[in-house]
Amino acid sequence: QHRFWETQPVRQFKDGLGPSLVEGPIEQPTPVDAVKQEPYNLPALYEWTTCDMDDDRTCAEVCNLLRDNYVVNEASTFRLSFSKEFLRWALCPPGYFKSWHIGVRVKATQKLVSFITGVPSRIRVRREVVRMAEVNLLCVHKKLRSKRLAPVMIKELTRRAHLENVWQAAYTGGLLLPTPIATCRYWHRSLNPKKLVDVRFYRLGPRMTMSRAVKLHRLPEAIVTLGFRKMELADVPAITKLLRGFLSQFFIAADLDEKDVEHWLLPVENVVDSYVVQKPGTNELTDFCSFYTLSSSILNNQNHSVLKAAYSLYNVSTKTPLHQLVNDALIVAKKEDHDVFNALDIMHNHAFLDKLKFGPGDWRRHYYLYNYRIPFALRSPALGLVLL
Ligand code: YNC
Ligand code: MG
Repeated sequence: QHRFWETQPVRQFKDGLGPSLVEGPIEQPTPVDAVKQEPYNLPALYEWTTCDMDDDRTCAEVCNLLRDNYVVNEASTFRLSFSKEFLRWALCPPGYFKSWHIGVRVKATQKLVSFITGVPSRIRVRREVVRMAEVNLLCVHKKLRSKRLAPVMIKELTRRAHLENVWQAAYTGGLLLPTPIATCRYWHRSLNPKKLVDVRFYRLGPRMTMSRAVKLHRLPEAIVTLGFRKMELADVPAITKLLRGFLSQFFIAADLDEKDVEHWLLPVENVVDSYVVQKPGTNELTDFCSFYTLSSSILNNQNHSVLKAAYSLYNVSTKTPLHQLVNDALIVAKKEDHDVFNALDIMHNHAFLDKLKFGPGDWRRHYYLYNYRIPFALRSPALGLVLL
């Protein structure tokens, strides 16, 4: 019943699991000259466009398309909403290809009605480091749904990845497709319980009153860890070392070099925040924590229109207890007006979730690889990879 996905090099449900299946690429690459040179056909009224994210007008068009048509929660009360700064951070990492920022316009009006993106990355699976496309922001305008446009978007991005000699991809989603390598869950830590209750993000349990909820989630005014400070450019080499050591223990993980760390983790206001712990009196960096900021529009609420959320990225502790480090991250996130702090149950995150009063959410997130088979199901703590 997956007319499109059954034709793609992904592990199929009927394949099952087991040691008889080979781990690694499902299809071998062809020479790049043999890759189809022309774009896939679109219905006659539409045309392809490459979205230049440096161009303010184009970037605003993408923001608007996503604001009105991108991912909603099950109850349709929140929709993810991206700022221009966020999109530039997410889409223009070192070595990015403009040709992987793909849109579709209505020929007659030039209205942008569909979008998909990839960014290049290196992902290590067991001992193999694989060049992949991280695919995200697939969006079809509400009025064009269920017309099989999504498969055309995916095939066109695949073609353009092949043209850059990239044959694998990683992506996540709430939808169950053939076949997740792992499934994880979002946990939420209320920073602003009053507002979260008001917008129905968080429901008071039967024995919970508002004042008890406020008290329960209260955080110290000041951070606890000595030497905790914002990450700076000069920290990049040390943090890269710390992160690479930490990530080496996971079955699948991001393979980050200094250029990547500078791009993905150096603080950008209202986009990404990173903190280090510098051992007092020395230059030694012992711990690291980071989160990105992504807002959601609140649909149909009189009092509030935006929910500001922090999403945990990478947390590395060698000296500071992990829960104390992340608690300090909660404190700074709250100071920057975040309403909620989200974390997936991946890496070592399970070690702090309960303790720091995160609660499990209803949002599941499936992790997928394109053209790379892992013949068994991974548990979420085996994932050392955060996709936006
Ligand atoms: C999805 N999210 O199953 P079958 S996440 C993958 N990821 O195919 P139509 C999806 N496939 O089952 P619609 C998908 N959603 O028949 C649908 N599909 O084989 C598959 N929502 O196409 C679906 N963004 O055009 C089915 O569907 C076929 O009009 C149906 O459009 C879907 O970014 C969508 O949730 C999602 O804008 C665009 O509903 C639309 O419904 C929408 O009739 C709101 O399509 C926004 C939203 C998804 C966020 C994300 C990751 C995308 C990964 C795509 C796969 C990448 C593969 C690797 C490519 C590079 C390879 C190399 C090298
Ligand atoms: Mg469609």
